[in-house]
Amino acid sequence: MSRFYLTTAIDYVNSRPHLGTAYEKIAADVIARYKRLAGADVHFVMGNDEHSQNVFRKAREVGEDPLAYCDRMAAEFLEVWKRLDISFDDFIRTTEPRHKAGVQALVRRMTAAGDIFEGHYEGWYCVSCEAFKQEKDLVEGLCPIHRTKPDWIREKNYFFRLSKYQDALRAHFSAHPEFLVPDIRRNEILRLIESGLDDISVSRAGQAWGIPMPEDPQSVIYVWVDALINYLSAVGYGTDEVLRERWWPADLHVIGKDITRFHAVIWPAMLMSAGLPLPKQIFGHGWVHFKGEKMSKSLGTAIEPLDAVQRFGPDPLRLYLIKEIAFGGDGDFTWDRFEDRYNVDLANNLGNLVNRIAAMAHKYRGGRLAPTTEAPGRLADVAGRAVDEYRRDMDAFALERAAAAAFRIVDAANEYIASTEPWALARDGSKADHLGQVLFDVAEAVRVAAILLLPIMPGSAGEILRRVGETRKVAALRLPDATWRHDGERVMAKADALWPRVEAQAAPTSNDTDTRDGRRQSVDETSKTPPASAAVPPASTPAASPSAPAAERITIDDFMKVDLRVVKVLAAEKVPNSRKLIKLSIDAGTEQRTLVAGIAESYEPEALVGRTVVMVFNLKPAKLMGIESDGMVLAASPDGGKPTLVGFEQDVPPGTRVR
Ligand code: ME8
Repeated sequence: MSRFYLTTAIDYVNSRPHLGTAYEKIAADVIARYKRLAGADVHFVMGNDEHSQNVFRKAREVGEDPLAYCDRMAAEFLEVWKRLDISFDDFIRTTEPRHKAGVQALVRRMTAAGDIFEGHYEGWYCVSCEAFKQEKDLVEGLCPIHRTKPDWIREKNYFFRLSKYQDALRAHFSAHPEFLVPDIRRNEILRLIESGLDDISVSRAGQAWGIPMPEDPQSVIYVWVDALINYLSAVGYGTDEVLRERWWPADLHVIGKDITRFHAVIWPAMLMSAGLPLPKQIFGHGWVHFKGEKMSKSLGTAIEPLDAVQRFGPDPLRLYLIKEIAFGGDGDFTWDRFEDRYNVDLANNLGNLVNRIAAMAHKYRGGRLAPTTEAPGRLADVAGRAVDEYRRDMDAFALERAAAAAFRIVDAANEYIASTEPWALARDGSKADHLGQVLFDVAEAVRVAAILLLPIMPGSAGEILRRVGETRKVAALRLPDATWRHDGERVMAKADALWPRVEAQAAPTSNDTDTRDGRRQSVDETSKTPPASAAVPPASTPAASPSAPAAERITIDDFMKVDLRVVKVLAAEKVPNSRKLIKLSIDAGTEQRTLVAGIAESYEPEALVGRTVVMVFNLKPAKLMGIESDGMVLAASPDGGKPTLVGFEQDVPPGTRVR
C-alpha cells in the first residue's frame, strides 16, 4: 500500500480560525480523503503555531498565562475543525515536548554541519508576519501584507548559512519540477533564488516565549524555524525514529502562497543542512478574498467558519470552497454567491436528483431497483468518463475540476430523467422493463457520483449512498467501487429533502434540520442580502402559492408531525453583537424554555414580554450566536419586509396545541 504523508500550515493562535485559514484545511482534507479513497495509507497532520510574539502579546492582552491561552485556543481550533469534518490523523502544537525535542535536535544537526553562526541583526521586523523585512519589501514604510509599521530591531542573533544552499536549491528545483506547484509559485521562487540568497537570522534575543537555542538558552529559536520543524517533529523526529522512518519525507505540504518562501527556500535548505530528505511536493494555494481583500483578522475581513457552517451545515461550505475556487488561484467568498451555489448545485441539482430517484423508485417499484436484461443506457459512459477525469484531476490537485467531474454525472442523470420521462414509461405496460432499467441507471449514476463526492462532502455523500442502497460501509469504499455496476438489487431509502431551496420554504417541516439551519441562521450581519432571520422564515420568502403542485404538498400526517404550541414570553433581551436576534424565555405551560428569534428589527425586547406567540415545540435545539435555541417562534415574513409574529385575537393559555 502506498503511503501519503500530508500536512497543512500550522496556524497562529492569536485569533480564531477564519474562512481563509479554514479553506486550506478543507482543501487538504479533500486531498487526504481522496488519497484514502484511492487506497493510500494516509497520515494527515495539522497543528497550531504557538511561539509567535503575537500569541504571547495576545495572551498578555487578555490577561492569561501564554500556555493557558494556547490551551484554550487549541480547544477552539479543534472545535472548528471538527465542525468542518476535517479528518486529520494528528494535531501538533509547538509547545508540546515532542516538538521541542525535534526542534532542538534539528538545530543541533545544523550547528554540527557548521551552518549556524553568531552575529548581529539590525533591521525591520514585522511581528504579524514574524519576518525580517528589507527596506525594499515595504510599501510606504509599511508591511504590504499587514499594513502596519514594522519594528526596528538590533540584537544578537544566530544566523543560518542559507547562501551556502543556493546552488543546491537551484539544482533541486530543476531536477524536480514538481517540487513546488502551481507553476506561478515555482517561477516566483526560482526568481528569488536566482537573485541571490542572504544568510538569515534564526534566533531572537531577549524573549522568554519560544524554544531555547540548544547551546544558548538566552536566545530563543526564530518562530519560523521552530514552526517549520513541526512537519518532522509530528512524525517522531527527535523522539521516535521508527515513526520518522515510516513517514518522512512528507509527500505534500499544503500552504498559502504568502508563506511559500519559508517552505520552498528556507525549509529545504534547513533539511539539506541537517542531511535529511526533502518533502516531495509543496502546494501553494491562493487566498480567499472577502470584499476584494485577502480574508484576514488583522484587516477586518474575516468570516467566522462556524457562521458559514451554521448556514447550511459543513458540506455546502466545503463544496463551495472547493468547486468555486480553482485550487492554486484566489477566490471570493460572498454570502450571496454561497447561497446561490447552494440553491443551484445542491437544492436544484444534486438534492433534487436524490429526491426524485427515491420518489420514483417507491412510486413505480416499491423502493426496490434491479437491473434488467437491457444494457445500461448512456449514463454508464458519462459516469465512466467522469470517474477517469476525476481521478486525473484529483491526482493533479485540480480539486475544482474533480468536483465538476462528479457534478457532470449529476447533470447527466437529471437530463436523463427529463429525456426518458419515467412517468410516461410507467403509463405504458410494455415499457416496464425499460422503466426499470432507466431507474436503476439513475440510481447507479447517483451512487457513482456520491462516491466521487465523498472526499468533498463526506457526511452528505455518505447519506446519499445510504439512500441509494449502498450497503457497504463508507469507510470501506475505494475508487474502484465507483466503477459502473449492472448487478444487485438496490433498496432505496425514503427520506426528507436533503437540501431544500433556501428562499422557497413557506412552512417548516418537523425533522428538516438542513432547512432549519438555513432558515434560522442570521449571524451574518454584513451580508448584502441578509440571510433568513433566525427562528422565522427567510425575509425573502415568497407568498405561499395557493396552487402549489401536488408533489410539493404534504399530507395531514406530515403536518401533524409539527408540534405547534401557544407560549407566553416571560423575558426578552437582545443578543449581543447581533442586529436581528432576540433571546426569549417562554412559558409553554408544562415547562419553560429559551429560544432565539430573528425579530429584533421588528420588536423591542420589552414589548415582547407578556405576549402570547406560537412556537414549533418539537424542533431539535440549535445554537445561534452561542445560545442554544430550544424551538422556533412563528412569524410571517413578507417579501422584503420585517417579520410579524403570529398571535391570537383572544387569550389562549400557554401549552395549547395549534393545528
Ligand atoms: O502563516 N485565504 O499562520 P497563519 C487562504 N503560522 N489562506 C489563508 C488566508 C486566506 N485569506 N489567510 C491565511 C502562518 N491563510 C504560520 C504558518 S507553517 C510552518 C507556519 C493561510 O495562521 C496562510 O497562507 O497566518 C497559511 O497557509 C495558513 O492559512 C495559516 O496562516
